[in-house]
Amino acid sequence: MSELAQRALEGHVASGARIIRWLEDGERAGIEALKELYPKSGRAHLVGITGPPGAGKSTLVDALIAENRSRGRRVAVVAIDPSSPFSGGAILGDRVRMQRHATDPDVFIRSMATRGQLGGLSRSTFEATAVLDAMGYDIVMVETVGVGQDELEVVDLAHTTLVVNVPGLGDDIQAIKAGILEVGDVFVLNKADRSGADDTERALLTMLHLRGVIEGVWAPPLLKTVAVREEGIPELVDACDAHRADLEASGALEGAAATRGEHFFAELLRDFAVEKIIASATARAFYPKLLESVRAREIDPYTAAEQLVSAFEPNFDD
Ligand SMILES: Nc1nc2c(ncn2[C@@H]2O[C@H](COP(=O)(O)OP(=O)(O)O)[C@@H](O)[C@H]2O)c(=O)[nH]1
Ligand SMILES: [Mg+2]
Repeated sequence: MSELAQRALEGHVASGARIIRWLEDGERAGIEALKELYPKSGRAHLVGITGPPGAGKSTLVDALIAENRSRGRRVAVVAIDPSSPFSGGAILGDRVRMQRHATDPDVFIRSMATRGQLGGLSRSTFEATAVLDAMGYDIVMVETVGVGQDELEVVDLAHTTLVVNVPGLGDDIQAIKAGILEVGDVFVLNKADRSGADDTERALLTMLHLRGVIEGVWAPPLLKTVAVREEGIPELVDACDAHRADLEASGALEGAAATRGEHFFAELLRDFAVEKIIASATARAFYPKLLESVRAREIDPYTAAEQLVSAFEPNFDD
């Protein structure tokens, strides 16, 4: 094993941070290190936190770090900035909110930009969580902004997904997309100090009830918090722990880990295959002609893509 990977495994923060940065930049050395670390991952509890911008996710994460630390756990956080106009400056804000933990050697906080690329969240974030998991952090939290695809992708990544809402929804629950309601494991009504909290709580409970309660199946709880005053935080950590215990007991934890590995593999396969096909096709003389035909509508894009791909027949002998 390389010295860098070895040091990361021992929990050396700067080594882990360097590997994650390389991975983000798509540097080969990062992938080589991840290959060494990956087999050592699989122990951390991966917790995703999603919800609309300004809901108090970063403030909650800060409070969750403190509570988990008081329980003797080492904690890592990856805060995703989708680099969208909606969340300008999110990275700086997130850092500021978690500042008090910056000097704690058992807390790792990292902001990542997804740079708007497709699958950005799944790939670099998945890689970062695998590194942090191998580094021995007990809890790895991923904060995403609830816009676009990211919030649904975080569900594939996390064992436990926290969905954060705030008062003011009233009867109008448009703010919560149907998809995320179905996948949340623990619901949080933050800013419970604000007026309208009870109305929103009722509306959310009604919606959760509509999901149906099935005997022996995890029923997502709704917890009220005031993140700025750290109210409701121990109960929230208890709920996360209970969800993990439930996953373990039902065997779903293993299933989820397998699915995650498969998802990651499929993701890499897609990236690598596209890279390879594009690289070898664009180097050939026929490619500019094909492209020109597509532009001129002499051939439709489907047929063109099919023709190109059909030229690549891999020979797998199994
Ligand atoms: N009144 C109130 N404000 C809160 C609470 N939690 C967070 N905030 C404030 O809401 C704003 C947005 O918080 P932030 O954690 O950055 O939200 P994020 O965008 O979801 O990460 C900040 O000004 C926080 O101080 C809360 O429980 N009550
Ligand atoms: Mg935030």
